[in-house]
Amino acid sequence: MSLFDDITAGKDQALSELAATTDAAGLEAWRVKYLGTKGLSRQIMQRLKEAPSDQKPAAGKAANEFKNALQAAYDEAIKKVGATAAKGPVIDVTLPGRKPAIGREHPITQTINELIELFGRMGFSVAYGPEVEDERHNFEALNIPPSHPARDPLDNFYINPSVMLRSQTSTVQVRVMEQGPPPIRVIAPGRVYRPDTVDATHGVMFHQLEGLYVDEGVTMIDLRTCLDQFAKAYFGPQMTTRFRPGFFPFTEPSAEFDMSCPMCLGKGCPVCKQSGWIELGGCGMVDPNVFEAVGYDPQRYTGFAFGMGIERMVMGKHGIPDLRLLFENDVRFLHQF
Ligand code: 2NM
Repeated sequence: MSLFDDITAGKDQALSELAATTDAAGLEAWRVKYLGTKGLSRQIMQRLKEAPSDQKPAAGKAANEFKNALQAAYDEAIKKVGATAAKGPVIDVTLPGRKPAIGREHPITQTINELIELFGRMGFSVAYGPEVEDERHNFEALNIPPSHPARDPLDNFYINPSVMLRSQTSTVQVRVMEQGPPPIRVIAPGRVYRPDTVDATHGVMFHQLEGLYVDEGVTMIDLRTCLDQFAKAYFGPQMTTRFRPGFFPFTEPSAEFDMSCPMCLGKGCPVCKQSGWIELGGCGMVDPNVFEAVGYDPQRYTGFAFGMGIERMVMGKHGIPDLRLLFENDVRFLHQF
């Protein structure tokens, strides 16, 4: 068969095959077969040299027409199928991107970060320490002698007679003081462990934030001001605070500090049990025995310290009735905050 016959036959076959093709994959297969780099159109071009020289111009013209006719038919078919078959998968670049599920910060972490930022503005830096502690840092240096009831094995998670899970983050303050001289202005957020019976307001693990400020001439007025400013900055300028006498082995004098109830602004409601006040934590002037234990001169330096529970603040802020909800890792619950 001559080249001209092959061109005519090839064109008929190609067009009828194309007419029977309805999907993008079939179109792509057709394109490869007829218009691809090893396709029929290319084969015909390569056979042009077979033609006798007087027929070469006519053969070249026929081959070009063949290729153009197939290309035009293909372009038409692509439009009908509505797909950019030969150009790969369909991507609509105008669609918004798909958001990866990256989760979010736990409400306790959010609160700790807010407190770090807030106390940072008052000049406090942040310190962390080990959750597995020795008795020196958890008790001894904090003026809690071996006879003290707080050291009862039933009230602490001992790992061996002198190693335990810390029951307060004051351990971190001790470590900070051991590392260098005053001035010290630091907060220590973190987990603490106590074998309480678990209920809506108690867990065997909870989070504390403790603060410590040591320098020459630090007074209880500084402590009072610091905590009052904290309450106003975190809960709103309408908050007032009060101190009540308290007791801690590591501070003298010691106080419990309360804030006016954010729900009723001090009038009395179920949240504050009609008292008008919400307890935020404990505080006091660092006991001279603590300074002795870390090698500070108690004649030269004074300081204040305070501690508060993070869970209590998170529950109050979001109206969460049961502390256990925070630790079940149910993302349907945690996703709300
Ligand atoms: C509290 C209450 C009162 C406290 C004391 C110290 C240290 F290390 F300076 F002795 N750190 N934190 C402290 C004082 C903690 O929590 C309710």
